[in-house]
Amino acid sequence: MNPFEIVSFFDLRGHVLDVKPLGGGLINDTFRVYTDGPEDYVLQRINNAIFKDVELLQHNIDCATAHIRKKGGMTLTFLPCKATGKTYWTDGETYWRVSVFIRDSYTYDTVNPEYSYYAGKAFGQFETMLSDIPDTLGETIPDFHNMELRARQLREAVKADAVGRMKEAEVQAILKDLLPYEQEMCKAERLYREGKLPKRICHCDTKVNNMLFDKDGNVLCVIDLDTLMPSFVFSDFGDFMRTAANTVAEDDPAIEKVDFRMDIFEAFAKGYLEGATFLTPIEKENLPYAACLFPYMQAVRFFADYINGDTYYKIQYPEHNLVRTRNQVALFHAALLRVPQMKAYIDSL
Ligand code: GN1
Ligand code: MG
Repeated sequence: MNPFEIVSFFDLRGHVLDVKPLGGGLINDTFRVYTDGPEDYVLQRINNAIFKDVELLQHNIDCATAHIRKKGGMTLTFLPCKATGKTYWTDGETYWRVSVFIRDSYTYDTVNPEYSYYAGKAFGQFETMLSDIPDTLGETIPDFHNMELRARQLREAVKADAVGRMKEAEVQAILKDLLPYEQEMCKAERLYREGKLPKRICHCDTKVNNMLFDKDGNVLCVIDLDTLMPSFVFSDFGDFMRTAANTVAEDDPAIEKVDFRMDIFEAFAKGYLEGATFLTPIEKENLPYAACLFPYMQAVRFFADYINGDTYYKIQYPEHNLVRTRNQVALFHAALLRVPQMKAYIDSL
C-alpha cells in the first residue's frame, strides 16, 4: 500500500505534499510526511515480524508518552487513527503509525563528552520519570536483553548452521573467542533470579542517535520507543556506551580503529547518575559490567544473524553482519580492559 494512502487514515493537519524516506533504522521503515499545515509528520511501518504484538507495543508507548507529558517532559506525539482511535493503523498484515515531526532537531551518530553528559542526564531523567508509571507495561520483545536467551540463540544458530557458514575459519575463531565470557556476561539474569536486581521501565535502544538535540546541544527528547519495556538499567547505560564510546561506527570494517572512549564513559556516567536518582548500589556498581555486556550481547546477536543467513538485521552487503560482529567483539575487548578505570571513576562520583 502506498504511504500517501496510509497517512489519509490518520488525523493529520493540512494537506500532504510529499512523503520521503527518513533515517537509517535497521528494523522499521520510516518516512517524513511533508504538509502545507503547521506540522510535518513521521510515518513508520512497524516491523511486525519482529514486534509481534503491536497492540502491546503501542500500549506501552501511549502510557509512557502520556506519563512523561503529564510530568511536563517533552516526548513524541502519536496521532490516532480516524477509524479506531488507536495510535496505529493496520490492514491485518502491515502496521503503520504517525507521529509529529519535531522540527529543528538534530541527531548525531557520534557525540563529544559534553553531549554525552547531556544525553546521560536525559536518559537518566527519562527512566526516573517512568519509575512511578502506574500502568503495567509488557515486554514488546520478550526477553529482549536477556543474555542467557541470546547465548542460547547463538548456540541454536551454530547447531542448525542454516546456510553453511560454520565452515568458515573466522566464524569458528569468533565463536571460540566469545564463549569463555558467556557465564560472566549472564550475571544480570543471575542477580535477578536472586532477587538482587529489579526490572524497571527502560528504553532498551539508547543508541546515541535515538536522542534529539536542538541546535545548541540541549536534549529535546528521546525517540524510538518501540523497545520501551521492563528491563535492567544496564540496557540503557550499556547500549549508549556501545554506540557512543566506540571510536568508530558499529559496522566500520577497520577494527584496528575500534577503541572504548573513557572520556565518553565518564561524561555519560556523570550525567546518568545525576538523572537516574533511583539507582540501588548493585545497579550502580555494575555499570562497568553493563558497558561490557552490551558490545558482547550485540556481537552475539549480529553473529547469530550472520550464521542464520541474515534473517533479522537489514544488511547492505553479504558480509555486513560478520563485519558488525568483528567490530563489536573488538569493542567488547577494549571495554573489558577499561573495567578497573570505569570502577574507579564510578566510585569517585
Ligand atoms: C536495532 O532498528 P534499530 O537500529 O533502532 C535493534 C537494536 C540493536 C541495533 C543495532 C528491535 O535497532 O537492538 O542494538 O539494531 N533493535 C531491535 O544497530 O532488535
Ligand atoms: Mg530501534
